[in-house]
Amino acid sequence: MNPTEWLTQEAQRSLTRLLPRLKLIITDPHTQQVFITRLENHFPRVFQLLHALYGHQYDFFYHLEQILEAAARSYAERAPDLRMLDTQREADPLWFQNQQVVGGVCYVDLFAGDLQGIREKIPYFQELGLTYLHLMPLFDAPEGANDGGYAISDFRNVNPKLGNMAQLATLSRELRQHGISLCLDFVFNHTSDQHTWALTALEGDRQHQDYYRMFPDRTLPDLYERHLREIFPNQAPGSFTYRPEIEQWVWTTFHSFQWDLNYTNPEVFRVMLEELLFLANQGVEVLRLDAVAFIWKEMGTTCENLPQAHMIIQAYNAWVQIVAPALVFKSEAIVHPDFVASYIDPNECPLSYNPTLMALLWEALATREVKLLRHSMSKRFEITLGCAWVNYVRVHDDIGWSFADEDAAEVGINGFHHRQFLNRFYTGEFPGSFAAGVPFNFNPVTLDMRISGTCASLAGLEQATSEANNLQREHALKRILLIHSIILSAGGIPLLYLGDEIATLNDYSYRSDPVKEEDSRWVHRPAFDWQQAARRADLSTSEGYIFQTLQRLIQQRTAQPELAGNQTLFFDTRCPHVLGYVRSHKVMILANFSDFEQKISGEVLAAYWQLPAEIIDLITGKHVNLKPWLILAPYEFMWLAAAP
Ligand code: OTU
Repeated sequence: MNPTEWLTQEAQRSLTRLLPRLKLIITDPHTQQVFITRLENHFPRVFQLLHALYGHQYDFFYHLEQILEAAARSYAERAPDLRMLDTQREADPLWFQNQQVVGGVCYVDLFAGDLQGIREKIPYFQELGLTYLHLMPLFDAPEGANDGGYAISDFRNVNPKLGNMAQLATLSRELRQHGISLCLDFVFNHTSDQHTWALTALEGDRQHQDYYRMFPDRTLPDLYERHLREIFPNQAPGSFTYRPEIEQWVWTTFHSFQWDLNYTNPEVFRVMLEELLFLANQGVEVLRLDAVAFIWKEMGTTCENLPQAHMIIQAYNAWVQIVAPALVFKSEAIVHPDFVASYIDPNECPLSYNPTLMALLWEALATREVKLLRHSMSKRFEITLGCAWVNYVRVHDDIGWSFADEDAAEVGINGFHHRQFLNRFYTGEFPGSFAAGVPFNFNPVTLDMRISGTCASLAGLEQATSEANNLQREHALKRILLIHSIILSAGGIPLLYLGDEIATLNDYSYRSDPVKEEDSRWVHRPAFDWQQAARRADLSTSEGYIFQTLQRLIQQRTAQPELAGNQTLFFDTRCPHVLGYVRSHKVMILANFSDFEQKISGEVLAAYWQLPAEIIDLITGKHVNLKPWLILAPYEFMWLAAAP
């Protein structure tokens, strides 16, 4: 018998043995049947994955049983309306590829005070055209420094300042009734040091110490650190934190108060599965898997993107398909593009942030050239069938220049030097730069650095405003729209960082807050200014111009079925400043990254797109003539299609 056959038979045997127990947990005969059918479909895969991860442990079958029972309990608790949603989504698993899906992301407190406030803002989300809302971590977290909520003390409790879990469950339903899917984070690489598991570990409890990775002295940490990347070298140097209470070094990839979970322990796999399914049962439809790259560690490696990290996510995915198939995973891997792609799969993360596109949009704005953007996208935009990119220009994090050095070399760019240039450009140091960004985590050893700043400030609006320069203001506004026009048309879910739609500028007040001063990301996390938002009705203001244009672009996207999915052909427009791509053979997008007018030859365009007899620009509704030339104004973009 070959190993796969053996595993399949073992899986079958375990299932047969455990079924009577499951039937005691899920008592209703109909729901029982649904669960068993799904188990029969997916359990062999789960079994193989868990066996590969934990099969060498003597008590593997005990843990397997525990995991199975936990899943059955979660399924028994799943509300009837969510079970209906499961059926709906099983029939339409690619719902997220629809062009009508448009996302927004915000902090609950900064955007609307609390969960009740978010409810009241549903009309605003609708006015903008959102159908997907990512609320950043809203769980119980330590007072003071908590990494903007990414240090979680209790996955089952909402931070009391924001509301409670019952309100969250109600909100998820109310959003759904308004056509909006709720996305939450699953911060599963670490917990805060205030989580009961960590507190119990600090009291000396061995079982809970095994939930984390701990070392009695520096021997192993020193060996590991030879290959580790420091994520926050300024605020949190090193990857281990000494806790005198227990005389142990705890693995802390991020801040010292964020303790990495130990997934070599199958109990950790199970308890985190329970937390995951608990969130699914609140009505969450998209789960953003935070920091996926780091969840497995192996001596002698970088401890990023290891095969076991993929297996854990795949195993969670399989359980979700059994218990709560309405839920989809979104991967947050801000790493080399090859590794970003490695998480994208219907059986792993069907959705993924597109950090390469994000970084290269800013790169193209700085250089006014699209060669690296075009080259990387033609190599990397295509992903596994049944998946989708989440395209964005800004989020709550810094911008890291995570493009591939080999892509850069292929178009004659030295990656290292180019990053040094981009950092100087976006901190405003480079002569002639329009940007007002702030350095984030400069590493004097590697000279690596990332950039903080709001979209508007990075695009030049802050500088133009302080210099009262009208031409610069116009260019800044056009840059903001240009890069948004691309995330709205390139293929995938566009995700707006709320605040950007009203051209929010940097907020430097974090510098006088002792909890935030060390972390420049707070410069682009201001409280949403509703007075400023009120100016969105006035087209002569920056707020009005950006908001109303984005709103119109979203409406246009929504009305174009050709913009669904991610069939995109990037091509060379023969103009170094103009990006071009064709969507589903039907819509041709052109985007001028230069502050000068550009001419594109109609003949070149005809090579990539069967020119319709009559062409209109969907953005302006105007007829467009491509022969012999098409002229694009500074920062102009066009969505060309056959005239109706
Ligand atoms: C994520 O980001 C979150 O988005 C951050 O807000 C958190 O601080 C962090 O995790 C810890 O929970 O380092 O600068 O390569 O993949 O996981 C952002 C690192 C980050 C990234 C990412 C991380």
